[in-house]
Amino acid sequence: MIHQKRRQELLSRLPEDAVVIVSTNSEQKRNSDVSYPFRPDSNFWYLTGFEEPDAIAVFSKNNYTMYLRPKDQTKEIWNGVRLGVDLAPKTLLVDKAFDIDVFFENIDSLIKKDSIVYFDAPGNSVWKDNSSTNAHNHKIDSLYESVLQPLNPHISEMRLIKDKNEIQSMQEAADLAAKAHLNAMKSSRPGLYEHNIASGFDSMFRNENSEHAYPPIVASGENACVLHYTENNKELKDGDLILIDAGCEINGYASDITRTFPINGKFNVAQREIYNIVLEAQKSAIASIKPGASSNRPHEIACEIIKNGLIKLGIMGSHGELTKFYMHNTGHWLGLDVHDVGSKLIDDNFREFKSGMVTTVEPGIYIRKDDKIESKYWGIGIRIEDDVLVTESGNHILSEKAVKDIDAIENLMS
Ligand SMILES: [Mn+2]
Repeated sequence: MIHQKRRQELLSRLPEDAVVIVSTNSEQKRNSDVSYPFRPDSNFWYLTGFEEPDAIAVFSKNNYTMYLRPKDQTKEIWNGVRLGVDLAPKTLLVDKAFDIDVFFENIDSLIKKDSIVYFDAPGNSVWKDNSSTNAHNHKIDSLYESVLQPLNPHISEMRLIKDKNEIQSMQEAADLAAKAHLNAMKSSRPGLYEHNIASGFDSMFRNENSEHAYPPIVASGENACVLHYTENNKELKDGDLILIDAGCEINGYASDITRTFPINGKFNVAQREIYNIVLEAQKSAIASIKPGASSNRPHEIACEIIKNGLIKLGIMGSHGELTKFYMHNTGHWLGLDVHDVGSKLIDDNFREFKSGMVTTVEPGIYIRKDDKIESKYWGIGIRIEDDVLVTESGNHILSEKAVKDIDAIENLMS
């Protein structure tokens, strides 16, 4: 079982007598007695495979214990079946299972004095919700103060390198999101609303038993210049572009794709000029990705190309600030979390790419209304984002099925 292997691998990176405590989330209230859809904590899921809320796993070289919600007939009738304490050992391969309340009552006795506890405080919402009494709070505080080491850096290093099965899930997530982006290009036309385009993503993801990995951005016209625009409710205007940043989750693994295209299917001259700068920046940045290359190289390359392109068009002076038009980084790690774990720096230096890492590459240009800039460029916001796997020989673009060349987009939309 993959989760067992991961626990063993994690322990092999820690001292002999290490004890690991890892917890998942509680359900989060949306309003009244309605909760948001539950999503397990990524670290907890990675190490246990257990998908219920309110659980804490404790494991060491010789012991694996799960604290979880007990069976409860009334709650199960209303909210769904719980695994429960009795079935947990066989299902989760734990040595022992207890009611989660036992954990909070017995925190002190769980940790042997001479062991090193790896644990991330304050951790997940499960701690807040279950520690509502002062007595519990006090015990958790004392747990934090005992011989604790941060767990996150160790799991992050593991999660940063994806194995064959993880890559397979990420390929499927990229394929499905790419298909939904192509569908959006085909269904776009003036007079529709952003939410009409967004609903195509909802439907295609749900039809494959998948869901959004993050709230999608469907931004027409100048809305594209708002980086985290999620209102997604404006009318699509003839002559405008639309920027869509949307990805889905398969087996917990995210895709994260952005495409920008003309609502009416034809780029105008100004849009074409800006688009081709971003596209060249994106392709050149991807080309630099290979084992041993600096993980900051894609950003350096993208910035250089975007800067030169904007200067050439007279949008930016040669001493201008690039961050006025390109204010975010060119990529982030991708995995169980859309902004996945793993530091970019090692001892203040950018780490090198290694086979099995997955990064996004997503340069953009955003031009707000500005009297010093020709008005034909106002309101243009363009980002192109792909998901790129580092391979032994270089890289593979997981999201390559989502076309991005101007001719390919215009052909698809005609
Ligand atoms: Mn992204």
